[in-house]
Amino acid sequence: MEKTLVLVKPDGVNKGLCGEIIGRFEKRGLKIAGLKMLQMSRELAQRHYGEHEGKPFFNGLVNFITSGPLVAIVVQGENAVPVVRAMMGATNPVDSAPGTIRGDFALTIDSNIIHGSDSAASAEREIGIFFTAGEIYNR
Ligand code: RTP
Ligand code: MG
Repeated sequence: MEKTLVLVKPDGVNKGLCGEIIGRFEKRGLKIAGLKMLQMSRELAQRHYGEHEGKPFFNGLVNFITSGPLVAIVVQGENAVPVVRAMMGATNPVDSAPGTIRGDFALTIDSNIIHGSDSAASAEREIGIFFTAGEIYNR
């Protein structure tokens, strides 16, 4: 079954949205295959968001994602990557449809509550940044 990496970003943790977000995925029928709380180092953040290095928002993005603890989740299920992306909503909450996670709980692009891998290849790379093989339970 396909796996994807979800991060409840520091703003989502601060707003108390971990249960709400995990609950939405579980109710949809997706499975939690791995779960942990951690505060990312700058090195880890730069690796995770490596594709955005050099862009004007990169430093702010690293500052934000390292600003406090986040919750990293391996979500598993049929078409987990696109299904999670659809449930997250558009990157900029101005454009996120109501009913999506960002559309219901976020207002600005700089603090948009949640990350989800954008492809199967990204998911594999990103899961490897946060989890060892022994920390993942196939469901
Ligand atoms: P994420 O990686 O966090 O799941 O978000 P995403 O795929 O929807 O968006 P992506 O293009 O990968 O951008 C990563 C994060 O960088 C911030 N961003 N700011 N100011 C801007 O133009 C801009 N563009 C992107 C957002 O916080 C986005 O989630
Ligand atoms: Mg992205």
